[in-house]
Amino acid sequence: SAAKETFVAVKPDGVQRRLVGDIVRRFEKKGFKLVGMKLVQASEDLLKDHYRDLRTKPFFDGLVRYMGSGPVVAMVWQGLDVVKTSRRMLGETNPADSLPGTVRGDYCVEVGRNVIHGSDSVESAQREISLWFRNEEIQCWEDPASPWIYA
Ligand code: YYY
Ligand code: MG
Repeated sequence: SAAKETFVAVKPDGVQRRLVGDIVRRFEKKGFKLVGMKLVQASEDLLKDHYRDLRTKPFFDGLVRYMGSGPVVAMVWQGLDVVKTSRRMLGETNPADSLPGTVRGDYCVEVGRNVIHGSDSVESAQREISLWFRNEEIQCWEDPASPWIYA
C-alpha cells in the first residue's frame, strides 16, 4: 500500500563522496525493497517544490543551490514502517545530533551537507514520490526473500 513506501535521495555531496553504494546497502540489508531508483540532475523548480514548506527559511536559497550542485540518486523504498524507520536510519537533520550507526552520524558533520534526504511522513512520502517519479518508473516485483523478512 501507499503507506509502505518512502522517498530517499542521496544528495549531491553523497554522490560526489561515493557514498551511494553504502547507503543503498544499508537499506537492502535492513530488508526494505527497492522499487525505484535514478540518477537525476534536479531542476531549480523541482527542488523549490520539493522543499516548498521551507521557502521562508533563511537557508532555503542555499539549500536549493546545494541540492542542484550535482546529480542526486532518487529512490523509492518499500517495506513495513519504511517511512519512520528510514528517518531513524538517516539520523537527525543536524549531523552533530546524529548517533553513530546512522547515515548522517557516520558520514557528515554539517547540516548544510548532510548527505541524504528521507520523507518525514507518509503524506510527504506520497507527495515526494509523485514529484520525483512517473508511475512507470516504479517497479513492482516479487521479493523471494519476503517470507524470511516478514512473518
Ligand atoms: O527532513 P530533514 O532533511 O532532516 O530536515 P528539514 O528540516 O526538512 O530540512 C531540509 C534540509 O534543509 C536539511 O536536510 C538540511 C537543510 N537545513 C539547513 O541547511 N539548515 C537548517 N538549519 C535546517 C535545515
Ligand atoms: Mg524534511
